[in-house]
Order: sequence, then C-alpha cells, then structure tokens
Amino acid sequence: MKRRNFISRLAATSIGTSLYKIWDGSSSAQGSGGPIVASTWDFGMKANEEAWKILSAHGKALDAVEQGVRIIEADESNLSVGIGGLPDRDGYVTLDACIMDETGNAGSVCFLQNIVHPISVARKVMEKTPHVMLSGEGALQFALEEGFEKTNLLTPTARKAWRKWKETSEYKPIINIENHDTIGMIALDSAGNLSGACTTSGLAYKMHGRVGDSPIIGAGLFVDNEVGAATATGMGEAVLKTCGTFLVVELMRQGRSPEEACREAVLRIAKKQDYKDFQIGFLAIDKQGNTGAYCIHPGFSYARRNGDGAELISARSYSGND
Ligand code: SD4
Repeated sequence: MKRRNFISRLAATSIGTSLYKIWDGSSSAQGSGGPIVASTWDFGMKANEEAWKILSAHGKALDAVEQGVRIIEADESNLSVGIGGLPDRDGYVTLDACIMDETGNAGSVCFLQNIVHPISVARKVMEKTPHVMLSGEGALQFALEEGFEKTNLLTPTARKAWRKWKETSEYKPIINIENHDTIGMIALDSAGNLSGACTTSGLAYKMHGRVGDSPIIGAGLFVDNEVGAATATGMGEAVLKTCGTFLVVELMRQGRSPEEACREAVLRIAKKQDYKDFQIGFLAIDKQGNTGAYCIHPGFSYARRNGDGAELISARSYSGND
C-alpha cells in the first residue's frame, strides 16, 4: 500500500475524544476483510462511528449503513442532507435516497418532501413493496402509511440562504468542494456481506422536480456482493450520464483496485464533459475490504472505519494530476 505524504496528524474530532489520522496523497487503503465502513466527506467520520457500533457487534452491513447515514440526515448543521438541506429554487426541500443490500435488493425514494429520514423510507420500499423506487407524493404517502412523521425540513438557516440566493437567482450548479455534500456509505460486515446507502437534498436551488444521481441504483450507489460496492458524490447529472457506480463496480470485477476503478470512471467523465466547473467523487470498496476513491478536483475526502480505528483520507484528483 502506498501512503505517500503521510501526515501523522492526530486531531480531536466531532466524534468526541477519539483520535483519528488524516492521510494525504493516496486514497487507497488496504483492508483486512470486514468489518469496515467507508463514507463520503468529513461528516462521514461521525456517520461511520454509528455504523461501527453495529459492524463491531457483528451486525449486518445493511443495518450499519442505514443507521450511519441517519445521523447525518437528522443533523441540521449540514446544508445538503436531510433536515436543514438547502431547498430548490422555489423553496422546497426535496430529498433523494437509496439503499442496496448483499442480495442485490434495492429501494429508493426521490423528490420526497417533509420526511427527515428518506433512507429509512427507501429501505421500507425495498422490504415492503414489489417496487424499487417511489417518488414525490406517492413516496410521501407510503412513508406516512409506514408511520413516518411529517416535518418541515426548511430550517431558518436554509431559508435565510435561499432568500439571499433569490436576490440574484443566479443558478450555477457548482458543487463546492468546501461543502459537505451527499453522504454515500458502503460497508462490509463480519459475515463478508456488502451493503450501501446514499442520501441527499441534492443540488441547492435546483429546478423544482429535479432528481440527481443519489437515488438511482447504478449512478449514486451500486452493490454487487461478489465484487464490491461504490458510491458517488458531486454533480449528479455527470454521474447519471455514465452510470457511474455501476461502472466502478464493473471495473473492479475486471480486476481494477477500488482506487483504479474510481479513477477510470472519473476519466470517462472528464473525457466527455466539461468538468471544469463541477466536482465528482467516487468511493469504492472491494470484497476484501480494500477501499479507494478518486475525484475530479482536489478536495474530496472520505472517512473510513475498521478495527484499527478511524481515518479521513483525501482522494487523489484528475485536475490535481495525482
Ligand atoms: C446530486 N449528487 O443531487 C448529488 C449532490 C451531491 O455532493 O452529491 N453533492 O446531484
């Protein structure tokens, strides 16, 4: 394993008194089998801790990823997932999420409003309906029937930001690398099974009705228990057009490491699309618990947790020529 430019920085984190390491320069990390969990962006550290409670007790990867991302959905301090997410241009917070298990089952909701935990609704779609995906009003109706409560997701902070944006209404769907965006989480449990979850409020100030990659199986998330799992963050339109995470998993099937597979998927996007104004980050895990990531522009990091501890790993990037 190449761990160039290792910064032996130990930092107190938002997850309490625990210490974690920050790697810089290589986005590959070797696993020694499960259990292990990896998730996108810095807030993945916090989500991983929740998932780890389940994984370290020999629980299922499916339960771990659902419970892990729920922490971020309920956290109003981020402006991109669950409650507190920035609204669309008309002021509506609309959520997208999907989940996939080791058997290849999947559930998804998109354009869902007024529900704090779309990931759990997605799981119910998977387990209780003959369908994969429910949208909008139908998804809301199903959620309410399943006992989810209606909540106003537009927090004062998000409303203020939206009002400010409305002064110019300038629509630039740029995924700022400083923003802590969609959470995608993938995990391998001690039984050797993989699962994944992905949840977001999508692009801020998007058109009303817009749905991105995050709830789409094969775009924002894909799991194949024989090979590996992958998740994506960033400009959903670019990921959709390349079936991004399906591609990453298929590349791993052909023998690429998780980082190599993510890199190849980024190259496909960069070759065909004008990537200068948007960010994409892919994160993958293979069946052995090796993880890797790659992004278009520097700034994407992912969080990883296993029996050795917690790490935040910065991904190599295309424009950074890593
Ligand atoms: C979307 N992929 O709706 C999401 C947004 C995102 O990091 O991931 N931001 O296009």
